[in-house]
Amino acid sequence: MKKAKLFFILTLLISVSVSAETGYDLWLRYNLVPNKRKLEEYRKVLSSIIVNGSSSTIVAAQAELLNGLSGLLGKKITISGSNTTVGDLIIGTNGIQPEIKSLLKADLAQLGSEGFLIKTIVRSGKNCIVITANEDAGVLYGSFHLLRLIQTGQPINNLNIVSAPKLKLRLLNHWDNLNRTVERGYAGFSIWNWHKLPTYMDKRYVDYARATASIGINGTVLTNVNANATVLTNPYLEKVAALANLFRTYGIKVYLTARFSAPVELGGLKTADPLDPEVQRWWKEKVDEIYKHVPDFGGFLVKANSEGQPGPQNYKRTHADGANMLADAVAPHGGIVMWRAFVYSDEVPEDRHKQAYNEFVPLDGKFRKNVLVQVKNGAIDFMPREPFHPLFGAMPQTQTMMEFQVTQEYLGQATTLVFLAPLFKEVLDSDTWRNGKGSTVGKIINGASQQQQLTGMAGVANIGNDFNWCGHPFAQANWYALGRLSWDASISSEQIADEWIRMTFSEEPKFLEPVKKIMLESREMYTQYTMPMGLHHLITYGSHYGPAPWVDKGQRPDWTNVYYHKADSIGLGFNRTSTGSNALGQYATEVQQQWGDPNTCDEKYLLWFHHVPWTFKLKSGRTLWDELCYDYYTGANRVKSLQEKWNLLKPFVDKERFEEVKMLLQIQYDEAIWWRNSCVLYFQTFSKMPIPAGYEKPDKTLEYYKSLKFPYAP
Ligand code: BDP
Repeated sequence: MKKAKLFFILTLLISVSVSAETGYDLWLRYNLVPNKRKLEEYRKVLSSIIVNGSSSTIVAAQAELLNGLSGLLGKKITISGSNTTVGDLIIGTNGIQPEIKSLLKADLAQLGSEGFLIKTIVRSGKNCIVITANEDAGVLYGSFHLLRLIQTGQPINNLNIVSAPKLKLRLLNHWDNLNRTVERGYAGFSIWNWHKLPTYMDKRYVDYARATASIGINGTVLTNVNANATVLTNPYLEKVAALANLFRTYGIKVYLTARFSAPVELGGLKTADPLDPEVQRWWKEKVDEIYKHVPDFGGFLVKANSEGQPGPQNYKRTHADGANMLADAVAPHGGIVMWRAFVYSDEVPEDRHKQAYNEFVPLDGKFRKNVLVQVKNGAIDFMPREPFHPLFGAMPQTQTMMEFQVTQEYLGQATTLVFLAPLFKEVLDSDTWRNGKGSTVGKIINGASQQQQLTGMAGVANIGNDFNWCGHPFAQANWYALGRLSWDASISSEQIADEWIRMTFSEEPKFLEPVKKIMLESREMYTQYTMPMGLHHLITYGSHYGPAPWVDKGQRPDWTNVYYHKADSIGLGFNRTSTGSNALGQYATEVQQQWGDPNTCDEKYLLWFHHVPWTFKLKSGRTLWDELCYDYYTGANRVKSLQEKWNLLKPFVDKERFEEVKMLLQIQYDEAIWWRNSCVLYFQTFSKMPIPAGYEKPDKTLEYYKSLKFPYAP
């Protein structure tokens, strides 16, 4: 009796743990297609795969299809080699049956090295789907795409999909340290277990590679931009090689951050001057050593002369001198250098907004062919909303690439639901006017508006060793969005959200539609209750967690917050027009006209570019002060209604993720009230105006909010 009871409990425990949704599987859950009609259709179309080729990439594609299709269709899928003629799905590149290859020749010509073709053809009187490409990686991308079609409930009867990435480099930037802490990481420790590598290969590495490849990302920078030279030593290169060997299968190249002073720190040289022949020789030898370990090493990402990092300016050389020295070292091996434009100096009494442009524009045309200048989306630092960086389009002779931040450093970290695709799209769709109307940031970086051979987009990763990888279940959507947009920036935020929800949660319309709405308005909502109307950098000193508009002391003026909001008895905002810092002068004339006059400037950028009187009338008819209160109160109330909306979705979500999100939304609401009260009370000390009638008064004092400390915030 006792035994039977124990058995029962054990079985129960096992079944609970099997069905529990930890979020670990991301958007690759492959649960049985819930819609019976669709399930029947898919089952009719697919039951066997003919696999051509035996490279590890083809084997990975086969494994993914086998695992994915058997889960989605709930039936056994058979695999056979190229000697069979009967099969529903044929995958492969070179080894693919010659008659099929000749049939698809024209399509293949458009695909480049990473694109794929998914086409329904008739063979031996029977329909079958072909996934093919010029290179094996394309077959893998195509396989993930076919799975996505089924995961998102789309028809697969008559397919003709030709897809190739618009950007060559589609990268994740991990700000991971060798001790496994992650700079601005909110999802636990680094997934790279440097201590146990190379012998111990965590299963996570494979799942990371699968997820990353499934959205078309083809490169990963393993280490923090605030670089540690140790990663360039032999024992660490062996660890890097182990990861690179695994990722190669998934079409993912490995890159490292290069600490500019490495020749001094590791090589014992007296200098790291990029024009010194000894230094150049040191880097060449170091690079040769790296390529011995990793023959397809991608290259370096460099943060130099920024926030205390060493760089060429320590030796009175330029960013171009530094970048070119490294570029020459990697060029013989086909490597590249991504040189970051995120530079600003505390010694230059210039608006921080202007510094990158001032330093880089004079260097236009001076960078080697294998260098890209990696530019953050905005000129300050990944704020909830920034106008696009003025460097985009301002360096026509230089290859520029995009750096987005996927980790939510300034967007609520891992306690807040913010879907970032609308932010990414807003920047990519911004018109720089550098080559006439329509020369959007997206077209600058993809080479359509500005000739460039190398093109790219990077996202600072939000990945850690938390069960669900990203801390917040909805933060996974931002990793997903980065990949999808780096493959094709024309996909809408709505489509990305739609796909992601269906794959990660459910395609039940009663869940899908409200959640899509929640995601699509989440960034606007967050901006409204934290930094509305172009306010920026109001965060806590150091951790950047929560509000602290009062910060007026810091290691440097531009690490304070009063530097950015400039509140005084007259009004609020940073005058960046010609009567102020004239950062606006760094944009094309048309853009200057668009934002130059506070009366016509898009209100979402108003306080970014203008110092506006408290009594200034906005389009709503409210004064600036009243509008500010309106935004803080409305934004916070929206979080309350977001909680209510989520609660209604309980019947459609697994218990684990429902509860997880529910708890996080409570934190988000508490934080929204904290933002609202702190900012309204603080700005009120300048406006001296009452909080408009009808709004509940903050229940705590400004002094209370100022006293809050978070010494252990991540
Ligand atoms: C800021 C982060 C800092 C990074 C820096 C960078 O606060 O931790 O090192 O950007 O991008 O957003 O280099």
